[in-house]
Amino acid sequence: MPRALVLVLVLLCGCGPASSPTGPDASDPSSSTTTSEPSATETVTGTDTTPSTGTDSSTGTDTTGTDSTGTDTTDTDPSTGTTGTSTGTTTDTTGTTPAGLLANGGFESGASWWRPSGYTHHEWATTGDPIYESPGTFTAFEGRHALKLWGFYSGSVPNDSEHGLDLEGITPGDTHSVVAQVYQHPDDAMAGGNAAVLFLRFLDDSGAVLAEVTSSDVDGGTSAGVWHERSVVAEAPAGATRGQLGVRYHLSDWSDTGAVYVDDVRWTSTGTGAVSGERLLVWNDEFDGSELDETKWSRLVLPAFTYNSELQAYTASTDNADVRDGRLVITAREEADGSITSARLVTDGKGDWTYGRVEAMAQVPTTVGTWPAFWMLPSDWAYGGWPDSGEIDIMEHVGCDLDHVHQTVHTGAYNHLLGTQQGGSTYRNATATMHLYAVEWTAEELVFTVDGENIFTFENDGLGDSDTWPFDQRFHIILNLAFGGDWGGWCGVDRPGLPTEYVVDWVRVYQ
Ligand SMILES: [Ca+2]
Ligand SMILES: [Ca+2]
Repeated sequence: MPRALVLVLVLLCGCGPASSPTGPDASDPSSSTTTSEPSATETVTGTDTTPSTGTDSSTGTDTTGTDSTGTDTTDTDPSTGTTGTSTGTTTDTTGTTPAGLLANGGFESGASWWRPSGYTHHEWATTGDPIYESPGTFTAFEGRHALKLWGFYSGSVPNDSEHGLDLEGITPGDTHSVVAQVYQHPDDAMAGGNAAVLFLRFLDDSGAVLAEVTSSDVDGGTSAGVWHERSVVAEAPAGATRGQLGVRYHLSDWSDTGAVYVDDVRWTSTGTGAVSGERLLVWNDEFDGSELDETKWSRLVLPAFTYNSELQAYTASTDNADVRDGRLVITAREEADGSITSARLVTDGKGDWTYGRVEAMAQVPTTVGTWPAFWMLPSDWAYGGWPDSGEIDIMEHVGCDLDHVHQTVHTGAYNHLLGTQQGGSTYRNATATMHLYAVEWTAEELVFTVDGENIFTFENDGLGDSDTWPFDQRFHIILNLAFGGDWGGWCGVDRPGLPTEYVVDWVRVYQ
């Protein structure tokens, strides 16, 4: 059946009180436990153990770039490019893909693509959500979210509609590529003539289309239940100043059914160009290596009780911070002599930014006494010591108050010493699975989100006073796990609950 206006609202409820956290740490958050590897967010890491069969017959990537007439002779997936130099390729996914130049290519921050005026809908699909009219559930390629496209009753058939993004500042001669993961659920696969393709096109100043290339189809003949990779590559032709990329959904007939899911869309360019309204990835650590990348992070070594009466000493040991299975694992542990050790990693001097979107996918521990945090401090302390130069707490959690995550701002005028800190909080299953914690930082405001939902906004009052807005300077990122202390230990500490882990899948900065 066609999708009859079935707009399922998948945005998570704002179940938590938007109150300020009590007693957050002036200059140091931190934390503790966890019993096992999180499982919910990296659903396809490593190798694809259930490759599709039958429909993706091409192998590798066609890089010849010369088939401009729609006939690709180098493999069995014909390119359908209409003009210009282009190739369309199809490969099965074999693992995780790196972040591209799109700020929200994995749709973790919502379905931000433009909607068509045609006859399909899109929505934000979330891992664990039910599939339309079936008992099945959806699992994103990476992270928790993907974009879902489907047709619905309206207008006429057949028709095509497009969902995508606008590119600006294109220079002729540059090569652009778009790679995306696409999926059909076995309980709601496309049937009949319904199909979807990835597209990339170039336009001139007047809006005339100069060139377009599309990938091979995703349709009823494409195996369901498996993520497939689709890609397009094209060179911007003479006269091109802008472009568009996205997915085109073809609704064949009202009797045709199904939906397509899109995730992990990557756009790369050899030259100029930017996505209109989107930020570009300027720094990231996916923690995909075998050890911590010390060109990006420094391990701070600090004795116990340095901040907030916290019990842990921060060490440079891999026992306390290590990279494994694609994740950063910070471990708080009790040593043989009874001391507590943990780790505090900073980008200070290696990654410092003014404005941008800063986000991390992380899972916090359950052990009482733990205090994990993902936060930012000023790199230059231009307005004086804490709190006068500001603090941006993107995520804090304490084991005394499970699954209650906090996002907070401290300044000279607003800080916890005065009881005037500004913040918000929300309840998530933060100890059970990964969530996306982010701040969108501009000259006008700091917008804090969890899983793309706005939790708290702190606005620049425009008075030009650093007491209330010190956030016009460089800040760096801190990841740490404290144990005990004024906030982490307010209900006691569970030493037998150690060791315990704070796990971070990635940290990304967009500007
Ligand atoms: Ca995703
Ligand atoms: Ca990772």
